[in-house]
Amino acid sequence: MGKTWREIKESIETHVKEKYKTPSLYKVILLNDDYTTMDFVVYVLRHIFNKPTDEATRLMLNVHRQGAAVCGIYTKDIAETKIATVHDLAIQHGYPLKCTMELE
Ligand code: TYC
Repeated sequence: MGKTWREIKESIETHVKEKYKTPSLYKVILLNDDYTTMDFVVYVLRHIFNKPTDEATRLMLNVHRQGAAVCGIYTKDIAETKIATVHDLAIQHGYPLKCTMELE
């Protein structure tokens, strides 16, 4: 049996709602450790999170003192890519630097 007009209308409405839903945002949180150098963390904040040098330094010191800090808010894909980029770069340089993401 075919769909009723009402069912067709509902399925179009559901489709449109999904398509134009605003994407969820995620906080990327940088974590402190005892081994990564301060210079490397500032480099990461400048080059991966696009922070100016003064803000990168301030954020790095925040993480160093408080244990963690939000370093950016992004859609899921971008947040995941930033985190993977940080982890790859840290591994290449022999540092244990880590970050995580959390729904805003
Ligand atoms: N705690 C590190 C040190 O004393 C510096 C550091 C800052 C490491 C921020 C990680 O996310 C970090 N060398």
